Amino acid sequence: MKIATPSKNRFRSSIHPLFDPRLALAILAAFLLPLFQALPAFAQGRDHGSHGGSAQSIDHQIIVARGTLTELNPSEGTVVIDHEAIPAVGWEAMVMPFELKDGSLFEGLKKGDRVRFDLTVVTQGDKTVYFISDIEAE
Ligand SMILES: [Cu+2]
Repeated sequence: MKIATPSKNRFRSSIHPLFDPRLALAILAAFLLPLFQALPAFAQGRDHGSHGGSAQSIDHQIIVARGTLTELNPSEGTVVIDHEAIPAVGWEAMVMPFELKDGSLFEGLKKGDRVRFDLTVVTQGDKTVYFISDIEAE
């Protein structure tokens, strides 16, 4: 059986082909739910100076970006956007799928719209998920 070998030029372009919206959603849920549940406990104070293990910090960032909607898949909760460069995450302009945070975000959008969107980036350890937390035609 032939195993696909990675192409030689895998720099930034290697990020997006690996993006799987369903996986992203699962990871997102795994990140955020425990985070919110843990907040009160955290505020009450945990061991000082715990190293590694479960104490990895979660980083959360929202980046405004723009592009053109090339596909809408409400049943899957995803869109495809031909987006402009997003320097904050090191992405060049490209066409790629995104998960929408919420089905109501599809309202008022149609294929071909120029859109402005909030790209939310959640990072924990070496795992990063991307999703759109707000989007509107402009
Ligand atoms: Cu991209």
